[in-house]
Amino acid sequence: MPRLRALEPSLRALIDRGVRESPTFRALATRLEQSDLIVSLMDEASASPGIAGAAGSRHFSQAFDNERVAATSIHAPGVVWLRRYLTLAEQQALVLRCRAIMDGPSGGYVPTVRGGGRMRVRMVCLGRHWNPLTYRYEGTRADYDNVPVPPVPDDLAALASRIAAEAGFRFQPGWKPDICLINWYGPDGRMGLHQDKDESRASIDAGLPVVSISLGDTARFLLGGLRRRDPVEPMLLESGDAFVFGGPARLRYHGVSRIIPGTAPRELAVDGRFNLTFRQY
Ligand SMILES: O=C(O)CCC(=O)C(=O)O
Repeated sequence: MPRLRALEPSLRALIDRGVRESPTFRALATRLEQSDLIVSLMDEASASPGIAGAAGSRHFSQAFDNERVAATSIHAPGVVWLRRYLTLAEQQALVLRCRAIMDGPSGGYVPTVRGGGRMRVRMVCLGRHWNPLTYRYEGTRADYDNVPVPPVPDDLAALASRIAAEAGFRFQPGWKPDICLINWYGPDGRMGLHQDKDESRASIDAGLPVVSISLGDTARFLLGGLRRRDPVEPMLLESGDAFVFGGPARLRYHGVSRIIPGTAPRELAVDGRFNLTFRQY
């Protein structure tokens, strides 16, 4: 925090000069955004003509929403965080799709895992159903209502492929995700630390990536290592962020420790978070 605070004068100077589109501004803002400091700074900034309307609210992440990729980050080997990847219009369209699927005839349900515990998300699977009792993928929801699983829509698969390519996963030109898990997190939603390891051996051995898209409220996402006991790094995944892990990171533990209510872009009109994860079986 003290190190972040040291950045504040530089950011203020850039705000005063009205150069909020500069890469330096963005880099500083991105770092500050991870702390509460950004909230107070942005509250103040909303009174400033240099920044009003662009970042003068808590919904700061949307300030650059009409720019395709505001920041691209190779976070660790095989881990790529494309912050603010989706425009606000793209997020709105995806939220409508997710809502329609989640509330549709074979929509979301709260899975019960094999130990008997209920998950803290509503889930719907496309392409293949992940059975929480067997930890296997299958064609119908055998643990719930036996409804057949709809395919992953082509445009969603294409979006995930594009994200994987932009994240640098170009080694598999034919990569086409055939599984999409859509999770809905309410204000108390969370997901325990786990590995995504129920896909085929070939897919995992090849390090084919998992592509995740966040929509709505910010999530405190935990990224661990390859062993459960490895330290975890908390990361704030915001609406519109894409997060990709594959290659050497394919089996890294990860989870969501909490949702931060009230942080979704207000234009999305959601109280909670959708997350889509694409994988190839
Ligand atoms: O919601 C997230 O960001 C993570 C979801 C996840 O880990 C999963 O679906 O396996």
